[in-house]
Amino acid sequence: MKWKMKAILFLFFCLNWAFLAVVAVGPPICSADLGGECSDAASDDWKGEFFPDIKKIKYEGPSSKNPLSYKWYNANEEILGKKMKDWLRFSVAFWHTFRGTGADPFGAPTKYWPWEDGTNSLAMAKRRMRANFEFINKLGVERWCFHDRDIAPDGKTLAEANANLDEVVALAKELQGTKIHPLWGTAQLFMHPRYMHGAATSSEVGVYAYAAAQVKKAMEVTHYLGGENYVFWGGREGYQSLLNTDMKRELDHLARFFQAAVDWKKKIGFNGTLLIEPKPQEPTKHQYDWDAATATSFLQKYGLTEEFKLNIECNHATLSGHSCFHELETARINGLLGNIDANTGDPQVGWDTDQFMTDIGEATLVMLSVVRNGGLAPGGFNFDAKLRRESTDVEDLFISHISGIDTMARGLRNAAKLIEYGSLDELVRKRYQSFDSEIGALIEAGKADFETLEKNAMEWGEPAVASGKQELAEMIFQSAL
Ligand code: XLS
Ligand code: NI
Ligand code: NI
Repeated sequence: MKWKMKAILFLFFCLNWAFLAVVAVGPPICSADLGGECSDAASDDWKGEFFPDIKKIKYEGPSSKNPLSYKWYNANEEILGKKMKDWLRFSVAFWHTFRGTGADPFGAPTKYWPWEDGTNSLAMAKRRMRANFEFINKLGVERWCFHDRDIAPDGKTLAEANANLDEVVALAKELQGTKIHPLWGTAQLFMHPRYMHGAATSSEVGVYAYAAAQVKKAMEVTHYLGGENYVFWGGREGYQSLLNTDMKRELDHLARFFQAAVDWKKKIGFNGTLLIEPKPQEPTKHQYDWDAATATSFLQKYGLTEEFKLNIECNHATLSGHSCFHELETARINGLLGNIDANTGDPQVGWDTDQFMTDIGEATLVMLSVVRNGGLAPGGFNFDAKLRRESTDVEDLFISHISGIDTMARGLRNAAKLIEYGSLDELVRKRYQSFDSEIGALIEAGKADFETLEKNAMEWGEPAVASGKQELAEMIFQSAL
């Protein structure tokens, strides 16, 4: 294989987590502000604010030209009988916001936040946690999401890793105060080389056990922090080649793993929802939770639909060849819509680029599903989005989140308009009205056998077929944007 081809494949598999890999195994990266000095013994001695130039972000309305203000998101304003903040339940993804360095397989980190010393020390983890909560407070959201290994350094042993986690989590609990808590927590089961064959689907029983122990702990700390949900993302639960894979056995193992998580959840009294986040590929060639329909049938087969819901990520939706709206509606009609990773991909790039959503039309469709679902609580929105490699100012962290928040808020306003106009609902209702007839009702009730239908078909003759009115539907939709 030519080096170019190799490099592209490498980029494909590593894109999402490259930044963490650099921090975990690469050479130390030193903050420019510290003159290139790196230390493993960073102290948690940060004085004053992390974002001194940024005040609390306020709603200023659509005519405001201030980039550090909300134009559409007015937290306490009521839309369709609920406060915007209760429809939207935003959360900040710790990994992208505080562990993203801008590194990619072709280039070194580009972001040198003033508070970073480039190490993965415990002291640095604590300092970063302080920055996280100042950020969340200034943004005015009430939730955050994390992986265990993003927030605290791994250890030489599991016991050491757990102790590190406990120390950082104790600080997080203190910094959260009474208003802030995790929308969800999760265990990072894909970075460490031990997980190269997967975690719950690994061919090694030792890895399965290690993953179980890691999830057990991550569930405990999520519960301790008052987390509302717990997420499983496939990570490496999939295969690279079917020739050396026992797919049936791996799926059975995965189901046993999930059942054990349910049992543990009950044992510790954690009431949060368990969520699976479908993704078709990346980092494996094929992930077992390909899309919402695949994840739904998996849950149904193994009798897990009472215990699990789906966390739909918009960028994963497009990777699987669906729109985000399709994935949300598939989850919703199966009673499984639990949470949304509200990011977006690039229309020209076939990777999980994890960008903040800026497309108003897409956001409107997303919010239409959410409203039809009656909201997402106890789920909500995790951005799961990162700054582009070339965005390197501290204020870009705020601007990107404000833009993502305003896009979803605008989507909600538009969805409300569509529902209030009612003409789209009416168009859809009319399209199926032939099923409101006597026979139609029998069909829907499962009481029309083929003989009855044949009799009707004979009587009726050639059926009348009305226009689908797609362009009218599109016109109505556009009128709400
Ligand atoms: C990766 C996933 C990940 C999950 C949490 O593609 O989106 O970020 O949301 O592990
Ligand atoms: Ni993703
Ligand atoms: Ni995600």
